[in-house]
Amino acid sequence: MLEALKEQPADKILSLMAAYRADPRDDKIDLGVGVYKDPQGRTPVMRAVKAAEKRIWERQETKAYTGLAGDPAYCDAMVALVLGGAVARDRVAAVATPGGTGAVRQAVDLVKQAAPGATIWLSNPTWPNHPSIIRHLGMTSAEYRYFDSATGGVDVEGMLEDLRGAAEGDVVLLHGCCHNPTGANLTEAEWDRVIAVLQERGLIPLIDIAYQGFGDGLDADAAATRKVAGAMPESLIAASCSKNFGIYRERTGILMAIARDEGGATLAQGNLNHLNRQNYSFPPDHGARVVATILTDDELRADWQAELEEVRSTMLELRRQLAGELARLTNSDRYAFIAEHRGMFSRLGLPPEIVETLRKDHGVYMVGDSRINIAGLNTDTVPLLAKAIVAAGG
Ligand code: PLP
Ligand code: TYF
Repeated sequence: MLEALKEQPADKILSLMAAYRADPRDDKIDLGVGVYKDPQGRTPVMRAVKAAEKRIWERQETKAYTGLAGDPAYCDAMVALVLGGAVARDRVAAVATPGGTGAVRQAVDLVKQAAPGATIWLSNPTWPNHPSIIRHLGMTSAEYRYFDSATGGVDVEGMLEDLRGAAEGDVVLLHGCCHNPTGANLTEAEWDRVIAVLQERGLIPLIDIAYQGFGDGLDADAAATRKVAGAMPESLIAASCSKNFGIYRERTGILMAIARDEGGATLAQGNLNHLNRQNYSFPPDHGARVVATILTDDELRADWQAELEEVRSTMLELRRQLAGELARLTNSDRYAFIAEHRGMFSRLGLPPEIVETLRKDHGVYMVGDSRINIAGLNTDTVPLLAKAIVAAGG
């Protein structure tokens, strides 16, 4: 039987991680996978996470199963963190999932149960796992224009035009903040225009929010998600705690389904629980319990927010430094968008040959589409990267 299997394509981001590890050069720079690194290149366990783990270790008396939706305290705390009261709690169904990826997967599965013929619209470009999960579940995706490579910003007119071509009941996947892979985001006024098209065309938003707190702050980064959820009769929201709590390997995420009313939410909740059961029964608990412990304790929460704020401002400062360095070396403002982008990533707009030269000749590892992880830099390596980009012809 097993010999009948077909080879599957590798995840390019994860393959790059392996190539970086295998490179013997001491001065290599890893700008690949989206993991936060401090200026020393470490991905530390956050202080509040350590403290919450200690508390759980001291106080937890059982590891018996939770419910199919996971720990209710986690779901409540995350609904509040992401939605901030933008919709009535009784309209929100929620389940814990293994990471934000699990939430996206369960969201697509839920769409499949409710609307198997719906097309799921994805930004061009988007996180490669989006199309691959949709395809794997036998659903159809289409692309809307998003990134404007001439400006490094969003092609809003193209995006709106494409979304106007969607059929009623289609699903539109939107990055809540800190777009991956481009770093380019809609302004508040542009979000209003997107919402107007969603309403006009009867489209269902599916918001993937994996970087809340990495862009402009916890509330600012959730503002668009709250606005969309507040304006639309129905929305799906897939959120990840991997980055903002630094608990990548704990696999902690949540899927929220916001229904028209309480009855709709009860039906959706039953279906979300059912989907969890079909896929893995109970979602992982440790990371979720850490998150709930932090969010429901004033002191831990304040410490977490302070550390997250340090992470955010470190990345912003690196953005400014890199944009400044490139402006100086190229005597132009063509990389000014790096300082405008938000989150971990920026797409530099370099052709594949230059990306390849940077890897071969300079030991700089970025994703093939020229996405860089800003957190892979520090104040010493920014000038080296800028020099390498210009030397490679960028
Ligand atoms: N969605 C986007 C756009 C991402 O970049 C990521 C990766 O971090 C995720 C979802 C989910 O990540 P995880 O499954 O590690 O929580
Ligand atoms: O885009 C990234 O780098 C992060 C991490 O299959 C990631 O989202 C990359 C690939 C993957 C899962 C997570």
